[in-house]
Amino acid sequence: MTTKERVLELIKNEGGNAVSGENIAKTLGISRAAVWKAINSLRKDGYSISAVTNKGYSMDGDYISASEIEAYLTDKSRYTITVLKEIDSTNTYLKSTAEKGEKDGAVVIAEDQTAGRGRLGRRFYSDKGGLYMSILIRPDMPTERSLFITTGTAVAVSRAIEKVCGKKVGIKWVNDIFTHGKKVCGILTEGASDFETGRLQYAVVGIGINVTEPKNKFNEEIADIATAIYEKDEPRGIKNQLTAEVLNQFSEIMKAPDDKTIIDEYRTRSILIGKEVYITENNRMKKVTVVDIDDTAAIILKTDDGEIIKKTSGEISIKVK
Ligand code: BT5
Repeated sequence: MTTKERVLELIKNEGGNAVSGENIAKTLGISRAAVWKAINSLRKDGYSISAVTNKGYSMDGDYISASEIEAYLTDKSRYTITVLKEIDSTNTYLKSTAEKGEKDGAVVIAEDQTAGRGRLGRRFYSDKGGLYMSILIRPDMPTERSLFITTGTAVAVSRAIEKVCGKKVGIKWVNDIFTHGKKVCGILTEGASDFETGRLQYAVVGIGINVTEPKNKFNEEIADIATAIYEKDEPRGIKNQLTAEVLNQFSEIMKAPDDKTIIDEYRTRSILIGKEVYITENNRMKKVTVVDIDDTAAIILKTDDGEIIKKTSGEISIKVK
């Protein structure tokens, strides 16, 4: 760790309370001038750090701190957390480290992403204000059951947002979390499988949550369909609590993501069942009614002619009316 990173970690760990330059210097065994230089450099990097007379330095607004997240974890040895200021995509990053042998339980979080990805090459806008995280797991699971990692994660994130932020959310099959009719979170599960055994080698689960709206509003491409948990000024440190709760719920659910109780909860949280929606299949749009989501996480639809059809994710995309 560089001096600058150590100063940053120390200020973040104060959870918004001020820490004096003298204390920072003493703790890190550096001069006051070195502290001042590090703070200036951090401000140039975009960190908003206040200097309070007679008290010291404190982090403004929101911040993400690995040690604060760890403090909220139920099982502190389960995850190894890395927080990055900016990255192209936490999924891309973690996938490449997974290929090099990174261990189960590695978590990477970024304050913003320059090339956040959705499914099928789509873009996921990842401005500052959101929470962008990826979790590497190496479950002993047949590849064909990997969809349950996504559905289980959707349940985990829903529980966490409701518990930590007190906001009611629903799941839009298969990988979106919605609130007030708009998307607040997307999930992207990627992985590699062993062709000989037909089992998963690893999965990287990417979760992007719009915690607060970006300062310059959502990009016009998503302005009508995206929303955030908080319009502005999220409670201090909430991203750390939210991350930890997502991880706590995720650990529980991943013990058996295809368990009937989890699928039942997924179904109960679904915002689509009973609704008329538009599906796009082979570039053709069709109006259908969503009848159910079955135990394999496939969606059951009824066409206008009364025909019942079953579709898996990847076959169709769904637009809520
Ligand atoms: C997703 O794909 O929603 C998966 C998003 C996963 C993002 C996480 S962030 C951490 C990790 N690292 C990554 O690079 N990715 C993961 P999909 O269902 O294909 O939805 C993509 C569509 O959502 C886009 O085409 C837009 O319409 C919309 N969208 C893009 N950015 C959005 C945002 N910030 N909020 C709401 N909707 C958005």
